Amino acid sequence: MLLPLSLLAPPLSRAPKMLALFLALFLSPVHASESPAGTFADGGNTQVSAMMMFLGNSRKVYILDKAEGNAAQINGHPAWASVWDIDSHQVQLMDVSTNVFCASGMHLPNGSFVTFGGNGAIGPGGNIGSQKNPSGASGAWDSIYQDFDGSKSIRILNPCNDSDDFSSSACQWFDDPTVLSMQRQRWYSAAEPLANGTVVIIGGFVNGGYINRNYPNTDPMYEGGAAEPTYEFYPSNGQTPQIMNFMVKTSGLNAYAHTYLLASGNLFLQANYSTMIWNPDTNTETDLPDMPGQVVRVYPASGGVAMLPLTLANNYTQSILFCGGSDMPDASWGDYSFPAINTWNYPASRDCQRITPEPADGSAPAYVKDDEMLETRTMGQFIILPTGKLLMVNGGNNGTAGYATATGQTSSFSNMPFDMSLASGPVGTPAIYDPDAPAGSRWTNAGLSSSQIARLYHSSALLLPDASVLIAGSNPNVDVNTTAIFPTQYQAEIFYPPYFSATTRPVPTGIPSTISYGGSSFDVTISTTSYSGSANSAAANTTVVLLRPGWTTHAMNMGQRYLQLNNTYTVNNDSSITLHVSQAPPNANLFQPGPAMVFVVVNGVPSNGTAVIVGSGQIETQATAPVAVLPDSVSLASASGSADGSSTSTTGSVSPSASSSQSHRAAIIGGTVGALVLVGLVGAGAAVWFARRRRAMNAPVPTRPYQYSAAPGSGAGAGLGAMGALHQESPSTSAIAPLTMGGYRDVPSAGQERWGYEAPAMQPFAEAVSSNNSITGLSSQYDPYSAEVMSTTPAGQRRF
Ligand SMILES: [Cu+2]
Repeated sequence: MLLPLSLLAPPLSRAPKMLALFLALFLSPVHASESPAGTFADGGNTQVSAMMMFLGNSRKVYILDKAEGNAAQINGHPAWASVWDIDSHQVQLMDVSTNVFCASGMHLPNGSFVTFGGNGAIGPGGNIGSQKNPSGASGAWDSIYQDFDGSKSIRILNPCNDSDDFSSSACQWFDDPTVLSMQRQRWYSAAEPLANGTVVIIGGFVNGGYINRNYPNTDPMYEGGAAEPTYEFYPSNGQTPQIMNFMVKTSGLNAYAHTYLLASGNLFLQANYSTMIWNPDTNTETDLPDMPGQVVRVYPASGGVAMLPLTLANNYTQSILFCGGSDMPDASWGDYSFPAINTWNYPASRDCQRITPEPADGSAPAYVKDDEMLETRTMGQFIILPTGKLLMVNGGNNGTAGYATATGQTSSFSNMPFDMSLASGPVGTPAIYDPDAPAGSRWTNAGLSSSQIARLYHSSALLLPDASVLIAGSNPNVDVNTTAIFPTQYQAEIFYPPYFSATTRPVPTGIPSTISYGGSSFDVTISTTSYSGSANSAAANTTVVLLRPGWTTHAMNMGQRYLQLNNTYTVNNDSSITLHVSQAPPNANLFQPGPAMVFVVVNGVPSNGTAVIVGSGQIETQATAPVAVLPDSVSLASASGSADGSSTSTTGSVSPSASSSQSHRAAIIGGTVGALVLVGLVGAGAAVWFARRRRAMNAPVPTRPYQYSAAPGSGAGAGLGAMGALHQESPSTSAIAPLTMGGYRDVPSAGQERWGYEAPAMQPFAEAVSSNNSITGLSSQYDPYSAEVMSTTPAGQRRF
């Protein structure tokens, strides 16, 4: 689908119905594509809104929501967790005790997953729970939703499979703050694993709010008790949490800081528009350059961020890519209550920047401007594909993450044009970024369909083992709201990247269940039916990659990482190909221990992922060994694959079979001609419309239900769509009202309850998880299920 419908839709609303009918008729044949490549498919109903997800194993995706009034009930209260079956797309509800609202999360070395923190107990409408904590400012428990305070929680799940008894405690979430908890309350903390599998947990709000500061910002360290500037470890090292100065420096816009473990063992951190390298052993900071243009990438600007694939070609150089977010001026961000401006009128950034924090040549790290995105995006999310390209999905053209019932410019909720959403203009069309393409040609959305489901605040996306992408969630509302312009979303989708045009996928055999850091190589065989064309060419054009999809929430995939394994090959007499594959490099900083998938990519077409555990399966210094020398590659000119058709090309790109390629091309040509005709028809109207929009300070028009105008990709042309035009202008800030509602409030003033739950009081850090809290907070027992098993099976208690 190639029409830039974003150009057409606004005038269409006033255009004759005949035009719409013509459009629908015209477009319909192109929908009848045989290949799912580039399209979205229904992913079933998640029953809880998928604020957070992770791939538990090759069969199950675990989903978490905040405690809210979902219709789905478990044990007499609304559910806020489920597990989604990859094959059936059905979910089973799960019970979680505490409010997991905006937690962070990470894998553990044995394949378990852990989440950190959350919010106080809440009840209907997001209001404070019926049983309050001693300060009275946050909930310990709620009698209706039956959620406990999750602000210190450490929840652990050991993924189960179909052969397991999901009703057994071993398959359930372990969530008991009286046994296991953090030392501090953390909402929106960062989490990053170190080389030994220990997770460092950084910063966060104490309880809640739009951004993590008062305004004016006179107490950037503690914000009167509402900000948590410290870090701690899981499992705990027994030390009292120390202050990280970077959290003070970036005060306000420092939640869900972007963190990446570097080859040196230090961490890269980015928040607000600051950047630094942090030594977790000594708590010393080394400043890196500021983000050019002061574009904010952390929540609630929520740019897309990823560590680019670590490949042999780039010698495992770690580079971080930032795209989108917001360059709103500092004062516009407001405070804990709400933003100072009507964010939905403010175009998000389309800027991309790369940085290599530890250049191999010893040069000074610097941000380098990368190709701009095809559209402005907040809450866009990078999914690293097995091919080494990055898919960007979800988000909106304007505004920010978060939700509120008012802003500094809109004092009444009834005047909020998108209900509680602080973003507008959902972007339905994905885009693909090729980090290896020449500058100026890295982005494309050619041939990609557009989703009709808004994926804004609290949406998520995750790579699945078949190399498709699960997309779910979105709920910019304080509680379940199915009638808002951007409603609570339960419908999941699956996006099929372009390589799904291949009719045959490689089927590798011999992938081991564990990967070590250095040591002996292993052999993987690709059968002759797994590829087509020259065997020598296919073998030379094959990569073996470790890929960790990560723990996704808020347009991030915490822990997401891609590392190519070195390999040589032997082309055999029977035209099968044996790959001689190295283990991971002997440096666990490059790819931390824990669960991952191995994909074999032949001629640009990935196999299904095979689940592996990287490392020992335990939290410990990972053993390393010298890298065994690989045998030389052996070619055989007469060998060729017997996969049907040209399912895999020899150029590294995916092309459909000859016959379907013909038909696709015909459809594309027809589509382009049709588009030109239609643009001509409505062009004059569009020009008038754009002019009016500029005068209206770029105000998007709310519609209920939200009407989608986005069309499937048309390459760079899509960047000339409505939002591309909007972005050409910097919104005037002269019209912004002065900040009169700043200041952190313990009790909202009458009629101005900005958040469904009350803002936290300025309580001391000792605020208890619950009234029976007697915890010193030491999370010494890091996995209540696996302590015994892990000592006998290096791979831990993994169930696949
Ligand atoms: Cu959130």
